[in-house]
Formats: sequence, C-alpha cells, structure tokens
Amino acid sequence: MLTRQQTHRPAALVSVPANRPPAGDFAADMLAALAARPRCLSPKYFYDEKGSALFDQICQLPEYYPTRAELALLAAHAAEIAGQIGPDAEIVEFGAGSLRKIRLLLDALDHPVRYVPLDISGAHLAASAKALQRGYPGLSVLPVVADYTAALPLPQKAGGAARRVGFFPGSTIGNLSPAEALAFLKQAGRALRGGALLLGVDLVKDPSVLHAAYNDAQGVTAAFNLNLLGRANRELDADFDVSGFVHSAFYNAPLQRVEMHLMSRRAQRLRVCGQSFAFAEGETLHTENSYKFTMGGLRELAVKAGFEPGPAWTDPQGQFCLHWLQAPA
Ligand code: AVI
Repeated sequence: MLTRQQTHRPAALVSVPANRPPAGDFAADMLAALAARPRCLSPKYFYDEKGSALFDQICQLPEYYPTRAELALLAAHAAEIAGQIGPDAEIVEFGAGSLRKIRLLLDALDHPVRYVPLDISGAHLAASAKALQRGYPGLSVLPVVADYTAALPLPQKAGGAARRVGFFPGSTIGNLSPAEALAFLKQAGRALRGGALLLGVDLVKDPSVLHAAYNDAQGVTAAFNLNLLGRANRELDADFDVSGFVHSAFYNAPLQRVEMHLMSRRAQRLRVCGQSFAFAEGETLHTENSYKFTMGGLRELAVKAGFEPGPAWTDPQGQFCLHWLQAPA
C-alpha cells in the first residue's frame, strides 16, 4: 500500500510515498507465531514508539558495547570512509534509528547530495529526520517509512548524485536469518548498483560479553523484550499478563547467535484477537536472533550476494567491524 507520510517538516525535508508495513501484519504474524511450534515472531515488532525509545536506552547501557564500538570506529575512520564514498554521494541508511551515526559520516563527507533514511517506525523516523535536518539545513533529507527487509521502495537516485551508497549500521543485519540476510543483500546490491554498502556487524566473541550485553543489570533489555506483549495488549485486543513472562537471552554458540525469548513463568491461557492460546510453564515465544559474524563469514556472504568486499575497519579488541562492500556495476 502506498501512503504519504504525514509529518510537519521544514522545506528541505520532503514527504515521500512509502511502503508502510500494513498494520494487520502484527496481528496475523502474532496469531501465526502462537499457533506454531516452536513459537517464533519477527523482531521487527519490537519497534513501536515505546520499543524504539527502549532500544535507544539499550544503546547507552554499559553492557551493550556494539553502539559505542561502532561510533568509535566511525569517528576514528570517518575521513578514510568519506574517501571511499567520494564527493556528491547520496546516502541511503537502512534501519535509521536515532541517526547519531550518520552525523559522523555527514560531517566528513564532501558535499553529500541527499540523505535517505529508511525505518519501520514512522514516528521515530520523522522525529529523528526532523532533528537531523535542523543540524544540516543545506542537505536534502528524505525519510522513507518502510520494512526494508521486505522491499526497498527507494526513490530514483537524486539528480546530481555521483553514486548511491548504502549505510546499514548497528549489526541489524544480524537480526535476519542467514537466508533473509542474503536476500536483503542481493536486493540492496540491485538498489545500490554502481555504488557501495557500508555494513556494520557485531563479531563473534567471548560468550560472557554477549550474555551481559543482552542481560543488562538495569533490566532495560528485559523491558524491551516484554514490551512486545504490552504492544500486543495495546494493539491486538490481547490479554497477556506481562508479569507472567520473563525475559530470557543466551548465546547459542553452534549457531553463532544470541537468542531472546519470552518465557512463561507458569501454565497459563491468554487471548489474542478473540483466539485462545495455552502456554505451559517454561514454554517460550522466541522473539529475536542476533547473529554474530566472523570477518571471513561476512565476506563470504557478501560475495554470494554479488558484492566485492573492500576495506574493513575493526577495533583492537575485535568487537565490531565496518565492512566496505562494492555493489555490482
Ligand atoms: C537492533 N539490533 C541489532 C539489536 C541487537 O543487538 O540484535 C537489538 C537488540 N536486542 C537486544 N538488545 C539489542
């Protein structure tokens, strides 16, 4: 469905037709998840307004190192990365959250022509884009509300843009299954033809570091996970007893991923959209996978999708990596 984003914005921040994810998807996907075994729901439903705000808090947590590690890499290598991007580029950011990272790039770039942030959370994106526009009044900012894992409803490349460069930070690609990640990269390769993708990925590391990052002491990650049930209660005529579930997150080493689940504390019944479901004690709804990568594994995936890997920037502890991937010509 093509809709027009309704926001009040300054002149350069134009409204765009966007592929807004149909509201009905959450209901259908939640019902399908509850009917299936094992029960699994896409992590994209975390990001309602409250979930997006909780995720911003996660990024500030002492245990959640990826955001800090990636910001430090961008700050340290901005000039080199800007050299790869070149002058007069159009930057497309996938999953643009609070837009902190892009500022580091924009500050280093030689006359960026346009910035196109894509995100599933319309209200959050509009607010972030507006704030960014204030800091860069001369830059054309074109926010697009889209589930970029399903389709890339990108506008035509900006007139005067030398090349289109994608920016996919935060290791959000790790929230896709390997098959979905490959499909996304193939699609991105087509959209960025002749340009490149700057991709940030979290690296395989000591499981205790990963465990702490997804089980923070303040319980913000738990609140983020449990908000999914609150969201269902708010939006889906559901009656989840949120206190009847507990956040569970652990590293699955053979699959190189952190798994998040919501585990039922007791045997219980609940209703969603008029349908009744039972949870046994200890039964879970699997809410997220966060895949971790090796340098070689990521390069292999990129090559499979048609990209040509270029330079990669990583920190001395090997926590996080930014990959420069040349898109097909
Ligand atoms: C957005 N994404 C990359 C985060 C991650 O680490 O997988 C989401 C998250 N889940 C729990 N904490 C953060």
